[in-house]
Amino acid sequence: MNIYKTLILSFAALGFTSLSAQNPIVRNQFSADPTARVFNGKVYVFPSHDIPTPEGKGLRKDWFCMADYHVFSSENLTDWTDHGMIVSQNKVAWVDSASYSMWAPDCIERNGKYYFYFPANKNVADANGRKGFGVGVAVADKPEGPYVPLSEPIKGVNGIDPNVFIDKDGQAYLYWAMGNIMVAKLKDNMTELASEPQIIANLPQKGLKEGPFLFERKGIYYLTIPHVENKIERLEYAIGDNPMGPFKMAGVVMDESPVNCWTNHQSFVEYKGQWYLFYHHNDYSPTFDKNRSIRVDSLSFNADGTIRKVTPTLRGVGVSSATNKIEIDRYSSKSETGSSIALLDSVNTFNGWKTILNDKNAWVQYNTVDFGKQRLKTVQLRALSEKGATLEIRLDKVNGPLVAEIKVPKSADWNTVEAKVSKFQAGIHNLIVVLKDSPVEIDWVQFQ
Ligand code: FUB
Repeated sequence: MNIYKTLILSFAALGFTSLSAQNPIVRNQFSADPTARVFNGKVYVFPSHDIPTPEGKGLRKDWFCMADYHVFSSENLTDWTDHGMIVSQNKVAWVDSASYSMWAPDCIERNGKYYFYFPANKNVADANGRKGFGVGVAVADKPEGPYVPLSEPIKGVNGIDPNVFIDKDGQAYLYWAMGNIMVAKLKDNMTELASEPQIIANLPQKGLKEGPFLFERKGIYYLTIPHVENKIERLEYAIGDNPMGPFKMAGVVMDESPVNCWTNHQSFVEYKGQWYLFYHHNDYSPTFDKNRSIRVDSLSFNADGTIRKVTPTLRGVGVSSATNKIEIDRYSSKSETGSSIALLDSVNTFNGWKTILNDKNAWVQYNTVDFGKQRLKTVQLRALSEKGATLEIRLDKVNGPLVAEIKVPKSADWNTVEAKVSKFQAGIHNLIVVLKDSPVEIDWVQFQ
């Protein structure tokens, strides 16, 4: 057994799994509504966990179906660890365990305790006869848990998509969605409201609004929301100088999904001096947009504090090691013609994608690969070519230094082929694969 497999097995025995990923960043299950937080020098992501609706279960057919939550962490934003399930609908006293309605969560640290906020359908009506969505809290001593859910949801909160912000003066605020975007102060215990809920004014009146996420940067408070301006959600933001507003709409952070994924859901985090936007898309479920996958891309601001619109990428963020399998279908750029990507298996989509190069000189580029310092001697590539193909591997740009030429044998099956690295270059480079003759499909590239 190789060392990689041994590590995976021992992680699994401990209840967590190691994932190595670009976009989407979680590759062993569906995930949505990511809230990213920096705790103890690492990024932790608390997403929802979409599942295909089990026969006869859930709120309704062809709808969101979510029974529990996992938490993921990473130090380099490339290798993610799944710490396993932290809260389940079956283990929370007030949750209707037949509702599969554990929607967008949040988590925040206060005085060494981690407070995980989650919406779900209540199993009993409240004093006002209301069932519907409540917001619960589960508390842990470590970000990865174990979390202990409180036996009651937060009093006075009916709605979804909780988000918590703690201001510089220590005051905590809870935001949530209920048609409008709501806000209330939280008591120091983080589990009770300290003020009456109020509607945040000046947000768009037409079109669904949900998923509030508030953050502060250089004295500006950014209230971000998914909003349906047209037919599906896009990420928008408003700015103000107080966590409770008033806010003024300031622009769009991310446009609507090009393939009509109906929802999006955002969080913003600064990590090691760089800002990131976490969001979701239906990468592993192209025909059903309620089974989503979380992604991350870099984010930047203009000098006046406004947010530069983010174009979603497949490459995502982080540095990939040349000695890992590099999924070049998560490309940074590609030739305008003769190059495309497709799922390897349209039934088991978690098998990922392949790059298809059809025309002579078609190419695909994957940025920010670390070749290290030690000379790498060979390169392997998993590929399929019915006529046989020749590929060039170049660095930095399409006509950059040639590091290897690889012959893919004529075959109807996938083959792992190997070639010598003729010119090793240490350090971080962009990787380019160029087709020199007949069509080829490529799964991954790896250097040794
Ligand atoms: O994931 C279920 C719901 O879809 C979330 O609560 C909303 O924000 C939207 O993403």
